[in-house]
Amino acid sequence: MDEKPIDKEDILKELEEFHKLDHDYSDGRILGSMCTEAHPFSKEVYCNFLDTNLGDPGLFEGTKIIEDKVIESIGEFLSIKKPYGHIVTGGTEANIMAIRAARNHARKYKGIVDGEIIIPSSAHFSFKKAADMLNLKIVEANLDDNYKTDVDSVKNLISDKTVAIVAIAGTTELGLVDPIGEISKIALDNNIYFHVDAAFGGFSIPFLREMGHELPVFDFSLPGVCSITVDPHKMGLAPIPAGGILFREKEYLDVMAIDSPYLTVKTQSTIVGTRLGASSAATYAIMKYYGKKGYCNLIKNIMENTKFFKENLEKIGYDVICEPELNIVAFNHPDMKTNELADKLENLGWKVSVAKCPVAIRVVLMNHLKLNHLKELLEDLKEIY
Ligand code: 0PR
Repeated sequence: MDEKPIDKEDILKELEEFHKLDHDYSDGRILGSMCTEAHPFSKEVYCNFLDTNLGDPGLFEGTKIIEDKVIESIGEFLSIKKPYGHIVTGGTEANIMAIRAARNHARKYKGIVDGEIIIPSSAHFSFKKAADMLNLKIVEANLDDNYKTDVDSVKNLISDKTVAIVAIAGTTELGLVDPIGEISKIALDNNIYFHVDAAFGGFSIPFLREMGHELPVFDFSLPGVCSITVDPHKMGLAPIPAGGILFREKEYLDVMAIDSPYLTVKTQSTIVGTRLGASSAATYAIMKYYGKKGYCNLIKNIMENTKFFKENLEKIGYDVICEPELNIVAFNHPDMKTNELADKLENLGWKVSVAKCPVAIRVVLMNHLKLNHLKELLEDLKEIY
């Protein structure tokens, strides 16, 4: 640390130099991010709530009401009247909380001590972190020919040690929705906790379904679903960090409760202690500001761009891996190696993301990728072809 205080102007100048090294969403060059620039209004609200701490909600009763209201509003489009949950730092923390609830529940009610979780091989790596921290073994279900969780594979992996089954509504690499209705039934029949990771798809599938898109039901209307991850800082357009975890029953929070004797509340179920109220306030603001109509328009526009991009890729001659269900398009050149294609795009200034299963270039069509950026990308891809 410097010995003497430094002038604000000098500090800002120095910070700005570092910031210049960052990529900007508005350049339209970031192709693989699930986050995007938050709406200016939600950023303004975020700053107003920077000092609030939901780790001690008795001191911030108003902000706690905001968090509860946000969880309730998200619950509304996930078909649940009274959800229990929290706004957390992101999908990783939300998934860890879900798996912790499942583990503790199975320990309490079934006496399972060395549990296993069944996750599809398409699951986000946050489940590996969860298993590592919570001392659980991962058993991986296969995907079918369409890159979705194979239902029979899940069935075959169930054992008397299974504490949770996980399925994905909007996979990280391809944006696909698992057959969640069928898996919900299996979980229910076997009395096993079922978690749906809709970190990416949670803020779009409900609105797409409402507009007539044929996508599977994935929410609490399925009786087997115990919890859902749904991230405002992805398709919800809230500032980072904002993840969401919703539980069907209060019991799932109770089995994680740790005594917090000197706080204004006597127990705490979240992983972190001191935690942002600003995320809840900003999410509340953006959800009110957009309304259902705003989110419908947003995703409608994004899906039109997705269709445009996919069709034009095929016109040039690229192989598209699968019909996009959400706003991700994965593709390959018929002859060129994926990494070679990725390098060529990187050299042209694109920030590329490569999927591993199957190996392919993946473009996440977030709000920052406008039609003109997609046209430029297609021009470059035509040139490379
Ligand atoms: N669940 C799913 C289905 C996800 O896709 C992700 C993240 C998570 C959980 C974890 O969410 P958090 O990262 O909020 O903890 N998916 C992207 C990924 O890891 C997130 C991302 C965002 C990647 C911005 C790149 C990027 O620039 O691939």
